[in-house]
Amino acid sequence: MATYDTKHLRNVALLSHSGTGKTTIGEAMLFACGAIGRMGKVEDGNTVSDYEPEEAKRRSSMQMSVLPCKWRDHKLNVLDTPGYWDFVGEEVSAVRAADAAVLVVAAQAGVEVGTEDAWQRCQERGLVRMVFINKMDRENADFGRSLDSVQKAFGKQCVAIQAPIGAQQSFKGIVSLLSPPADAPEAILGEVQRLRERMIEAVAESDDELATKYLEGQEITQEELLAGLKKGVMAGQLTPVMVGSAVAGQGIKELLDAMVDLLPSPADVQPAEATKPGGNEKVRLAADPNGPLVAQVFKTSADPFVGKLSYFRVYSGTFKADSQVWNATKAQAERVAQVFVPMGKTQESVPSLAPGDIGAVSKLMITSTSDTLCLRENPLLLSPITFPEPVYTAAIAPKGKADVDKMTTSLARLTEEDPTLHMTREPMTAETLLAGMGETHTDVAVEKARRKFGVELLTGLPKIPYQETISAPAKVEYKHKKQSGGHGQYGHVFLELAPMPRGGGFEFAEKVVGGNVPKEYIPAVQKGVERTLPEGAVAGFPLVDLKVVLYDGSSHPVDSSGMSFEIAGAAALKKGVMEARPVILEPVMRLEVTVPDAFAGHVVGDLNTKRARILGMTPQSGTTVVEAEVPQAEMRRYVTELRSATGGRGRFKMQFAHYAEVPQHIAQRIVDDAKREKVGA
Ligand SMILES: Nc1nc2c(ncn2[C@@H]2O[C@H](COP(=O)(O)OP(=O)(O)OP(=O)(O)O)[C@@H](O)[C@H]2O)c(=O)[nH]1
Ligand SMILES: [Mg+2]
Repeated sequence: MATYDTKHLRNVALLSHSGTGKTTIGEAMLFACGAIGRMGKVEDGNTVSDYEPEEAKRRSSMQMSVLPCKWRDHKLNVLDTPGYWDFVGEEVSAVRAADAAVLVVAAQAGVEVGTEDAWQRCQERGLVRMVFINKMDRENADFGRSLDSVQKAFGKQCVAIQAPIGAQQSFKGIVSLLSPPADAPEAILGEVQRLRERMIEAVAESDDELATKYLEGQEITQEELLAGLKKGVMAGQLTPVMVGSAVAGQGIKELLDAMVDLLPSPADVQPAEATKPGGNEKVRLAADPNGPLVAQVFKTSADPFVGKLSYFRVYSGTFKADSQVWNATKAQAERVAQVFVPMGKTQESVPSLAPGDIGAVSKLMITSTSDTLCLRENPLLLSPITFPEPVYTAAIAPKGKADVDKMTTSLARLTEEDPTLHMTREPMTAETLLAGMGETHTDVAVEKARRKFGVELLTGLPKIPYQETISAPAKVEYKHKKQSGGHGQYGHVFLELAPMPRGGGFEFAEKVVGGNVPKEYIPAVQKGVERTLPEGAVAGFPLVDLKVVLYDGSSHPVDSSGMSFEIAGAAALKKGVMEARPVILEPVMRLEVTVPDAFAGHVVGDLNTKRARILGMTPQSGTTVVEAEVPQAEMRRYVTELRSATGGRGRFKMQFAHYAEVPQHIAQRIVDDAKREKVGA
């Protein structure tokens, strides 16, 4: 592939709710520009973009793909992203690397929640936007209604620059409103005229000179319109709305044209800013091929053939093959061998990439997603990419003995590939936890582990790290006495147990008088007590928040030993706990849910069934923030429940708050379950 200078590049992310046709549009674009000889189908699992088996199986994208389209001497780096919630990290990566976005809306559905989220994300990054109303050939497709929904969701700045000819089975194609053909079908002439007027008005509104001409009733030429439109689009004041059908290949060439004509090249956007390591002085990065090299890795993938593949975008300077780069984030050198232009799962080697371009490099040693690559003599840092925090956690276990060793390394590889996937080990339950953006996310990770690393893993809901404690003081005596032939065993202790406040941990003290328990055996008693703490006394959960005082006992001149007193201490504690009104403690989470006002009542009602304590409800321009404390045990599937109850419009944040006593009727069930599991184990 030839190299392209900055002016001839466009970096465009395809963004939307799942299923609106992004991958199909990407495929149709590759076909239109001759990169592929035949169009694949999402249903057949043979598109360039959805090349992972997990994607083909689910007929939905799960990772971002780069689809370079050569069109009219330009290279358009089209980034196809997944619309499904669980893979939002890929969308975040693509939005970082792109300068512009095409938001796709299905003509029979109108704007859906995933598209609203994507719009918001573009807004935050200041990306220039276009809208493509797809699936005009489908039953119930309605251009007018879809356009209304686009304007309702994103504002009047969204203006149609095309109109469809017919719809559904009789969808025939599109006409440009910039230059309506003389032979446009009679039936749509009125509509074309109306939409064109509206477009001219909108363009004039964002351009003073055109506004004057328009108000004076002068003719505005097609060139002036296009120039005005481009200006408005680049300034973020206008969002052109286009239309077509990806499966029918309608509107695709026009979309490619619009990307070239209306969207910014990397030289046209606000320059990225970098800082020198350790400083906060900002350096503006002009897209200059002779400027200092600055590139950012926005995605990493574990490719079965080429190994680790790092996708990067160049912001300044020229990225060359066979070179040494400096990872400014890690402050270490990296060796670059080949530089690739990726297209779906394949890569083509190129000698260099111009500023603004997107490429990939394989087998970097220390570089991960979000790192800045530059030259050692001129280290610069771009702001890191912020990925959303996980909202769902699964417990992962090896299926068979052979999988034990491979589990951690394979999960580590997958988390390296995906910054929204986190692996931790929970010491309290001894479980390996995989946290991500939803159940599908962690399930797919497990499928990938099997396919890529040959390891069989099981997923489940994580165990709750319950604890035990006491709720009343108690005194207890325990005598350990054994006569077995010659030497016997003898340890005799009196313990006093007292509850401590939550988070108080454990304390041991002694106030034995008169040497009733000889000094040398006191540490043994303490050891016996302490080794019993993790085992618990009621259901096998660790004992916390109590104070134990050894206050009396007795010994035997021959039979007493450290071991005997240790056994006595351990047994006394277990016995004492049962007499000190034991209770089970559970982790309670601090929750903050943000939902559109209409769902606030439902959210609170649902939380009340989850033993929540509602702390507050704050309305904030159309949405309500509900704050609550809820036991962790009730929240393990909350992301799935909230999404389904709110049509995906609910968001939440959750973090550990404190431990609290489990109500009696629930505690009994937890104890029974724990005992059953112990028997089974
Ligand atoms: N009738 C019709 N179907 C389409 C059109 N474009 C896409 N589809 C179908 O819609 C379904 C979803 O298309 P995709 O291209 O996978 O949609 P996507 O936006 O990439 O979806 P995610 O990857 O899940 O975000 C597939 O069955 C496509 O064949 C179109 O223009 N007309
Ligand atoms: Mg897709």
